[in-house]
Amino acid sequence: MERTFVMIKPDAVQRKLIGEIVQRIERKGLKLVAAKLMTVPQSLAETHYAEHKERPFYNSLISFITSAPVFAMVLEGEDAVNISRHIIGATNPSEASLGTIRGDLGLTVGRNVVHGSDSVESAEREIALWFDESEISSYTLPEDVWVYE
Ligand code: IDP
Ligand code: MG
Repeated sequence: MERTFVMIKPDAVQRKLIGEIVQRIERKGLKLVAAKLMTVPQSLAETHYAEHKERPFYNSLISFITSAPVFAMVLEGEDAVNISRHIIGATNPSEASLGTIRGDLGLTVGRNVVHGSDSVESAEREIALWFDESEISSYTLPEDVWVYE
């Protein structure tokens, strides 16, 4: 089963959207296998977003992500990386389709509600960065037989 990393960003935590976002993910069929509310240390934020270090928005992105708690999650399911990127929607909420998290709940790219890993390789790197293996649960759900054939 594939795993991905999804993080509810500080804007959405402050707007009390954790429940709404987790509900959308659960209803799709993805399984929550780890979750924690945390204030992100500067070093973690910088490592997580290292690929954007040279971008003009990098400093504001790091100060935003470290400004207030985030809700970090590991999700499991068939094609979890792809599916969660679809549920999340395009990076800029003004271009994200309605029905997606960013399309329904966000307005601007600098406050785009959630992060989701963009590939299986990124997911593995990000999960290892944000979670200790002991924080991730492996379990079965009775309804899995109604989610997978
Ligand atoms: P993603 O989150 O959809 O994978 P990335 O291109 O990886 O998008 O960018 C990481 C994050 O950086 C975005 O989610 C957004 O918060 C921020 N970001 C990206 N592009 C811009 C921009 O042009 N202005 C401000 N912030 C941006
Ligand atoms: Mg990205």
